[in-house]
Amino acid sequence: MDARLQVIYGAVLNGDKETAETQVRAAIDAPIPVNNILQDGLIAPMTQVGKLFEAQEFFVPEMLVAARAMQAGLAVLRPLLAESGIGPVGKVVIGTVKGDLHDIGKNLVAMMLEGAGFAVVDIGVDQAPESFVEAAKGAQIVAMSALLTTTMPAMKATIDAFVKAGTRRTVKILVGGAPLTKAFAQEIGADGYAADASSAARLAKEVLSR
Ligand code: B1M
Repeated sequence: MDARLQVIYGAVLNGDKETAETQVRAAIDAPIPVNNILQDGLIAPMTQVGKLFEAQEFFVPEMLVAARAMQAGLAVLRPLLAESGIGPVGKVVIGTVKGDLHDIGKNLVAMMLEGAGFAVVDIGVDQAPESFVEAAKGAQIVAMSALLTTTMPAMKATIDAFVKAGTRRTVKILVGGAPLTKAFAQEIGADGYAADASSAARLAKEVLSR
């Protein structure tokens, strides 16, 4: 890996927000391809954070500062990722389901969707089913994220809320998040499942043409 990306990797892992931010700027100026900065500098250290957490070498505070450093870097990258789009190909409403505060993956998916040409409305974390239904007016796609096994049922509740509101057929509902599977997506009646941010962008384009 490029030495400059290693510095970003280390900054995220150690929760050094300022270094993550300034080094992402320096990497952009270098220039290092934006996707490499994203994958090697920002996503890879978060995977390592997860492993360290599972090994009980990292605890919630370390996870939190690492996540903040990653998000600081992502904020710098965001306009460049979005730049590759050529005008909205559709509108996507994205959010993390009720009870769930994880948003790093959701933010990445939102950026990749922007990069794929979608207009993205991010409604944030801990969103009630009714908030998704309300925000989805005029959108073609709803993307839901869940990172906890305990919040996966909120996805089904959200789909049920669309059915109850009579708008289920007006939107394609996509789901994703580390604990999910394609089988779970089918079971709850979603229109698709994506394992990561880039396949989410591909899937969104695909469901629009269905
Ligand atoms: Co949390 N946490 N966390 N956490 N956290 C996990 C998810 C966990 C697996 C860690 C572990 O135990 N190994 C575990 C869940 C276990 C389970 O449910 N089976 C866990 C836990 C237990 C908790 C708390 C309960 C801890 C506690 O308080 N005791 C608590 C819950 C709070 C809540 O939500 N109510 C909690 C809190 C936190 C922090 C706040 C400290 C922080 C979140 C900060 C933030 O998001 N702003 C945090 C973090 C950082 C993690 C880990 C370490 C990293 C998650 C992450 O950002 N990954 C995570 C461990 C792990 O994942 N190994 C963990 C990087 C990100 C790029 O990947 O989010 O998977 P991911 O997103 C991917 C794909 O999943 C997919 O694309 C993304 C990009 O490629 N994707 C989608 C995601 N959403 C999509 C939507 C789509 C499509 C694809 O729509 C179509």
